Amino acid sequence: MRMTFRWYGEDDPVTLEKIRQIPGMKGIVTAIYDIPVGEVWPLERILKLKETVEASGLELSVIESVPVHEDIKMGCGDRDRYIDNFCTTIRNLAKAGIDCVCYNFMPVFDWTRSELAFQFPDGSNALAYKHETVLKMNPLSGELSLPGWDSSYTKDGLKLLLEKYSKITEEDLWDNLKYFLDRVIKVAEEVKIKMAIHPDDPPWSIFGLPRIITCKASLERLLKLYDSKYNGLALCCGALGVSPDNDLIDMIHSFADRIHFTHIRNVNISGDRDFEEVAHHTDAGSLDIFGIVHAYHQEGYKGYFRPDHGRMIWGEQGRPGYGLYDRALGAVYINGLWEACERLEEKK
Ligand SMILES: [Mn+2]
Repeated sequence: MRMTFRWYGEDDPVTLEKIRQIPGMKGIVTAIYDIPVGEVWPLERILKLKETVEASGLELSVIESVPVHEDIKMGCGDRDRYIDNFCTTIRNLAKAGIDCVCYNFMPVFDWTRSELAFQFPDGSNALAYKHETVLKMNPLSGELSLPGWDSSYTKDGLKLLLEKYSKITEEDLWDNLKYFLDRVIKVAEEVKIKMAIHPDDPPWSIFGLPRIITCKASLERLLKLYDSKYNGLALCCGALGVSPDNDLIDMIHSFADRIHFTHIRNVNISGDRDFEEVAHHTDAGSLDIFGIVHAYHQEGYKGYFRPDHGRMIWGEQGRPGYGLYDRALGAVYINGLWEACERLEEKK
């Protein structure tokens, strides 16, 4: 496995220089953030990003994410042009030596939380989700601030989008995903880029929008839509793990050869559809992080790992979920578990 860390570009207060000092850190997960969704990423911009990352002594490992335009998800408007653009971006990324690209197929809202700084008794804070609070939220009120949400929508633009989605069922979304994969995976195979879909976070419907990548059966269905190793998964144990029905260790063993990218984080399930994000350590939450890492080791996992969201600790201020300290502790913890698995294996 290769340990990586997400970096939000030149504006990120967590600089490449800091990231490279984390023990065992090999690579960077990032994207180009200032190109409008649906437009082509020019090769020269990608090469410049690669050069910047490599100058810090790290490798540019995974692109997270190339965003999928809403017309593609809705199956309307300019979807063919946006799919062509997506394919051109994939080709350009391959020319720059990238071999893994993450994306998601969540309508309108990316990852969603009700609180950005839930306070823990030890003075740290983290992202949290309370289903009752989310049910009371009105995305059209204009007061909502969601971390994974494209805030560039105008109120009217968002209203129109939600109206359009009100006619789209889960089955429509599956059809639109298949239409997208039939075109994109062909190109991914040709240029040898492993596509990795991130599951829906949280893995249930919010604001009445359909969400389909939520459980083992849906991952199985996704992999069968286009049966190729280039149609793969970004298994996010925090996203899937908030649903107690999702057995992550079983998923790892079932889909090992199709998992190209892994997000590791722990969550504390505090109620029915309520959770807080916690430290990566197994004892800190509801997920068996050791069991998860061990399962990857047993499968001979060669893909990318990254510590996912962390808490804000030691007084750090910054992008919710994406501070330096707690994610660095997560990376070191996961590396420690991996080393233990390796050494015990050698002794057998
Ligand atoms: Mn994730």
